[in-house]
Amino acid sequence: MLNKIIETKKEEVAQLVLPPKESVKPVSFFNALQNTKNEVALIAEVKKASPSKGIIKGNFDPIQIAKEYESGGADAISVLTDSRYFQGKREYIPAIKKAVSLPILRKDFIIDENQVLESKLIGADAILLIAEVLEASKLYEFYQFATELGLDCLVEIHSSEALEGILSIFTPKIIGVNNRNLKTFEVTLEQTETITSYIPEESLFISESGIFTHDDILRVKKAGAKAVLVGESLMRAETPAQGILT
Ligand code: IGP
Repeated sequence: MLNKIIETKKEEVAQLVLPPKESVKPVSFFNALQNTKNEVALIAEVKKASPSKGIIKGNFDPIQIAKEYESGGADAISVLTDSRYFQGKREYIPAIKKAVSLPILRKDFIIDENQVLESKLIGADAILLIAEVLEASKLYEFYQFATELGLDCLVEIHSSEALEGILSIFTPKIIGVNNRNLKTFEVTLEQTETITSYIPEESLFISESGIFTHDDILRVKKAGAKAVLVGESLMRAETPAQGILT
């Protein structure tokens, strides 16, 4: 599946037209997570569909959802912009950015420098860089470019092998472990527990995917996570964010 997604992404990137710059105020993604008042910081994801679950939310109003996340106590908002597999849109970023004051993470499969620039232009505060998608040296290039543009990077890994490759080059400020294997879609919170010992002290550690209950939050917190990234369970909840935080 991951290979299929990347093939489609290559075609999209070949057609990419950079948009004009949105006039929005940058907000630090890193600081928002670091300074959370929650037990662990919450990054709440605006996610209509996924290749593993199909449509998650039929009646989908991204701006309304983002506002509810904000009033529910989220520290940051993740917005999926991949259209083919997640039914996202890049237009959601400026629209949401203008409606809330939380920092916005652009969630997509970044394989080209132009997508980093595009993320800045549409008003994102942070981007996702996936170790299973990018060679470590390429990932570091994009990381540096993003940093120059004032974007924070969430460096996502699934395995300790991928993490070691990255740590041999640099220490990311923010590291996320995806509890979902993007190749098999298998999800287990054990992934967070296994990888925690490899995460450098100085990196902010995020546990991503498969978090449904407050007990799940406590479990990954115990394993050392300082933040969680939650999509599906919030998208299906009546009162987004509130339920899972307490
Ligand atoms: C959210 P979940 O299981 O709570 O819906 O997962 C988020 O972690 C997931 O959407 C995600 C993702 C990604 C999606 C994590 N890494 C990379 C696309 C690409």
